[in-house]
Amino acid sequence: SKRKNPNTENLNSDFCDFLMELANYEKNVTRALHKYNVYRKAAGLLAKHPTRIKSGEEAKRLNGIGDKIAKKIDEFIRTGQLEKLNKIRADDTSMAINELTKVSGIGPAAAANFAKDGIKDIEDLRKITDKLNHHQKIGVKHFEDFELRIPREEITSLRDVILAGIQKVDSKYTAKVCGSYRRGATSSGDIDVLLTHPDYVATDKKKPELLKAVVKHLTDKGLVTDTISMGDSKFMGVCRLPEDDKAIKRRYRRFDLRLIPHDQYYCALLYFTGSDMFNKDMRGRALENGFTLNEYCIRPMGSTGIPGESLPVTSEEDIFDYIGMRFKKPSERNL
Ligand code: DCP
Ligand code: MG
Ligand code: MN
Repeated sequence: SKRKNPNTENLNSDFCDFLMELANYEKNVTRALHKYNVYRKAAGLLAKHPTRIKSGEEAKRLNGIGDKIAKKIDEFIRTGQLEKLNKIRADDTSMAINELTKVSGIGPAAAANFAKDGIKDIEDLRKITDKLNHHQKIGVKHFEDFELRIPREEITSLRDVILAGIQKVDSKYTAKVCGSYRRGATSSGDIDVLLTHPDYVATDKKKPELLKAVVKHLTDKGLVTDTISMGDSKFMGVCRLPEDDKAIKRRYRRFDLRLIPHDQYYCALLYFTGSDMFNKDMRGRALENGFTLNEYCIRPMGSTGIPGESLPVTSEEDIFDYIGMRFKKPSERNL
């Protein structure tokens, strides 16, 4: 068949590596998010390309690769390196900022502040834990575990414990693991779970107790080990398998749980399944077809540019239908 095998080798992985290094530099150091997205998009295109790219000119024929990236590809083919990356790597402040942003709770701004004080890595952070906020303390405490990807089988085991716990609190809840796991990834960066309950709709007053009851139960069960933050509808924290599970070594994992009003569930499901690039793409397509789409709802755009009332949605398919897009299974959303 002519269908692309998603597991075939990436013949352009060296290009992708330097593009992602540049992307992370723009995100964390210069905070030029647009450039970050341009590099990331280019890396994604090259990773999927079935043949080895032989020149910048050839790369430019892909929609999403322009002059500047084409030039870098030529330089890399010619010299095996990039002047721009050499400079970045030689700059201590840039490297410190990049290193510090690996810690959960340290964004580009906090990283720049720490770097300014001469703090360059996790070892330095461990000497100044009194200067860290609650989230950063947890990020430092579990730094080594949080750096590791979570194997799919482990998320499946965690899911079984989480969903059983939720059913025990109230059998009317529905919950689902979204994010890269739902897209079929063999490993994920964290665990994203959506929670909804038929007694809670968007027009109701918030019902934080619906979220808190679940988190309390999962904490009592030993699954949730730390709370980073607890809002009315969003819990950010840490979990691990309560007991040894077959061959899986227990590790601390980032765990996000969101309570979604029942009538907004499918827009949230679509959004939190991602990928983020897929979401961007789909939001753009929605706009082209006269709709505005976000994690809460889909609304028609009037001729005045003012969104109308939320449209009824009872499945992900409904959302694709409204904007005239063929339905894409989660595994087809790995843009
Ligand atoms: N999301 C988004 N835009 C963002 C961040 C997130 O659209 N800027 C959506 C799409 C993501 C989902 O939220 O798929 C979950 O966010 P994660 O950061 O957890 O991303 P993934 O689960 O896709 O990947 P990972 O395996 O790294 O967790
Ligand atoms: Mg995730
Ligand atoms: Mn997440």
